Amino acid sequence: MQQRGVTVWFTGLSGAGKTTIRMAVEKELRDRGLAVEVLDGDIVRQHLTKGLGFSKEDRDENIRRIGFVAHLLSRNGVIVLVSAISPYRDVRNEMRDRIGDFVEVYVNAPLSVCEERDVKGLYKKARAGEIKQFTGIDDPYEAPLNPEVECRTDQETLEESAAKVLNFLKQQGYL
Ligand code: GGZ
Repeated sequence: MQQRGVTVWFTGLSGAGKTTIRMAVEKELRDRGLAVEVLDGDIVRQHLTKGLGFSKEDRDENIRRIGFVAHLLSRNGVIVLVSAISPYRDVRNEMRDRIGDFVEVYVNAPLSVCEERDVKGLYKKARAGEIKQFTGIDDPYEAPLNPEVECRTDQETLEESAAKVLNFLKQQGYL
């Protein structure tokens, strides 16, 4: 029987841990020999959505293009792992409606924690005004109201977060 495809959509602030959890989940799925593909905002913005900025309009376009590809893949049996800040609730919900097999994972860490981590030094630049429209600083992040999975990366281990996602996929019959 063909594998059932699904789009797993990781949303959260920069530095919340989207990519880290995505990588752990990806490894587990690949180890099981499943068809997996990854669409990471950071990477996609160098190709598919190159040239887009961070206005609401551009972020929405970024998300819609990512969602379009995710839909093509997941309806053909691929488990698609999307990680993008995707700060706007309306467009995330639009993706949910369009894609159907859709699991929203809210990667949640308080802004203060993300800022403390500041892995890429972007928060510092945003606070200094060197980067404009930075999510959480001078641009909004609308937290999911009913995510299928929530990972509190400031309170749980990476293993716990990844297990939450994998367990949910199993519960829903995707694994
Ligand atoms: C937010 C920004 C910005 C601004 C550059 N706001 O954590 P990162 O560094 O590695 O990933 C972030 C990425 C944001 O791209 P997304 O495609 O995920 O955004 S969205 O879903 O909102 O379209 C961050 C970096 O690019 N970055 N400028 N102003 N993040």
